[in-house]
Amino acid sequence: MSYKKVLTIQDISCVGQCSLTVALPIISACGVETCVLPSAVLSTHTGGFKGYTFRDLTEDMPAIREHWEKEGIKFDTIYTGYLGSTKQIDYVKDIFASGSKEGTLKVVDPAMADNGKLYIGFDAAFVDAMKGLCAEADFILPNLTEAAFLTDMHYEDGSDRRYVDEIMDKLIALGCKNIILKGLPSKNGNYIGILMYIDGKMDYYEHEKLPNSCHGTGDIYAAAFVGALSRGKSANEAARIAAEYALECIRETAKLDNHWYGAAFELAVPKLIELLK
Ligand code: PXL
Repeated sequence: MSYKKVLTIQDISCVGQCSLTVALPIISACGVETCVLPSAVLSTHTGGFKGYTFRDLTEDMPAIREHWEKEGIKFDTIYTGYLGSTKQIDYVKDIFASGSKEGTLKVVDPAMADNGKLYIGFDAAFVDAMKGLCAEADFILPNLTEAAFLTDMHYEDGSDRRYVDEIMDKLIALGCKNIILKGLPSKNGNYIGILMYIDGKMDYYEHEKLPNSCHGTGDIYAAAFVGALSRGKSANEAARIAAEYALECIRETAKLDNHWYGAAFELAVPKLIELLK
């Protein structure tokens, strides 16, 4: 049986059910060794809490990378999420180079924006640097807002297929090899679509739109995608599995009272295991 080793680089939001506190358990639950490199440590995520702490770990990265290189440590997949600074993107590229072996997959979730806006703390210089990281990736998993920033397009809700196709073309022109573009509402508003560009072919997947949404579902999606891919699913299958799992997480969260800051992904882990069978 193959046993894969993933490195994931993103922040630790101590409270908030996002980034590493989501990626580590989800990828591990898929039966995949999960190594971590925290990009920053925050007391909470930045989406709704006030007065959070933020420790930037950018300058720890080169020494960690050098140690791994001396130890000959390589990964089957390197997956990046929320990064702590623009400079960090160069260090991540160094880790892509020295932590890879033949066949290593680089998955970039350009976690920097949603609902038409950049998250607090990100600026145009970060977006520019992120374009370069996406060009080096085997897979990118942007939501529509992130895709609009990466392609210098205005933001629309995504129900116009011509707008979405133009964004997709521009992402391809940026050099992104495989693209999973999430969060595309259908014209009637009842469905949410995912447009995929995988191995040069377009594919489209649609699921029901739930009445509620949760913070951190992009991180859940990316972690489940990496987990499923590492368990030998094709990219198209992994993209669907990740969507079905994220939906189940939102359904479970809707049953809870006042759980506003994240999704109860733990309650849906049995569904993820089922989807992987
Ligand atoms: O879920 C993306 C994310 C990750 N990490 C931090 C965030 C956010 C989104 O707001 O604030 C710290």
